[in-house]
Amino acid sequence: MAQKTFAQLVAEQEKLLKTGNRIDKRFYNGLYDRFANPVLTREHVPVSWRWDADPKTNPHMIERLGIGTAFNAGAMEFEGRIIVMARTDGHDRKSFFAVAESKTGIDGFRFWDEPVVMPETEDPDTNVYDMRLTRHEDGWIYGLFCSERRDPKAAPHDLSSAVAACGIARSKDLKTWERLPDLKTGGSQQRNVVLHPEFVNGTYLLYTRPTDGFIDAGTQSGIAYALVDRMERAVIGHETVFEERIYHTIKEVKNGQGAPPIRTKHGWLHVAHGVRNCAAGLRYVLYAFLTDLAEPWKVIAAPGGHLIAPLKEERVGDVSNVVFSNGMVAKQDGELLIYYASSDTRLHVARTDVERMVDYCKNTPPDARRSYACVQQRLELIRRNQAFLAKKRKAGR
Ligand code: M1P
Repeated sequence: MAQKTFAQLVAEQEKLLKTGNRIDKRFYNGLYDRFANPVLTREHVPVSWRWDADPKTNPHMIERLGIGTAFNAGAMEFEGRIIVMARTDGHDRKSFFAVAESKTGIDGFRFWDEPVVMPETEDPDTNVYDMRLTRHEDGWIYGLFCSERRDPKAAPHDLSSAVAACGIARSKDLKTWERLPDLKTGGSQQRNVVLHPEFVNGTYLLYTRPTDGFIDAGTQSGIAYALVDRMERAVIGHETVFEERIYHTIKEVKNGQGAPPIRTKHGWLHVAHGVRNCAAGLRYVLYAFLTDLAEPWKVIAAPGGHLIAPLKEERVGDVSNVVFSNGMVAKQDGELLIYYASSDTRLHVARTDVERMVDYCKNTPPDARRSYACVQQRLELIRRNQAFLAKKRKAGR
């Protein structure tokens, strides 16, 4: 084997970190740009987090603590840069959080010197992942994430059953984190919990995904909201499902809130994931909707179908056929960066703007629910186009 030196590994990585990004011209939908390269991969994770540089203790220059993936990332603007809080998985299957920053948000992401040290509670998490970052108007940056532990009720031979809770931490600098008690909810599982960025009638608003317990929607489930009066020892008494799963749609099996929603003049812009089942297993896509500014749990526009689905290379990875987003950034000038991971492996960005997304939400027909009704919807478009194009031809334009 041609052995590499630590310096060689660093030099090779430096080349990767300096590789720019460009719009993927193979893709066009008028709504967002996709890019040729992912913004973060396992190869971006610093060499010194993986290799022992000392030839005395690592004579064969073997990777000692391998990294498999860098994906599902929270995102925000921070001190003039775009940062992503990536879920980074070691070869040991444990995830941890690590911040990478970029000037542009589309390339040049570099991890900070060390990963995040997330304090544990008195009941240590086995695994933590998928942080949503919220810069709340109370002055804190909150990180809400999934905290997983083995199910204490699992039979001794069952080594897979887990309990997922919502871990809560807050910070001012994204380096030092104050861990708060996990969210207490009525249900037994809680993933994809997201903190709304503003107070609503003086209380904190959480988007949740109840699985059982105090659900307000009969047999339906989906994205719910709950109001809590404090984030320290946050307890949810009641969750109300407002964005339901629906038969034969992209969110038939489950759905979950993505990043905190973005305030626009026309409502709160949400990007969520929807999951359906097929012969190849679960298929995760992203979809968008708008909610009312004063009552962010009232859906006011819901375009049919997916916003982003896994495409080409994105379709394959550790968990194939998945796109998942828990971070987006709206810049001052209206540009919107939607960070999405493909197949639980690497992180990409889709670039659009808030105005376009609002147009998409308000003017894209909703899911018509039945094949016949979908054909009517398409016929309406076709006939309107026929009339418009005929008129244009007649006018000689
Ligand atoms: O593997 C796809 C996703 O599965 C889970 O998300 P959800 O609970 O919404 O199904 C999470 O493990 C997520 O990290 C993962 O990307």
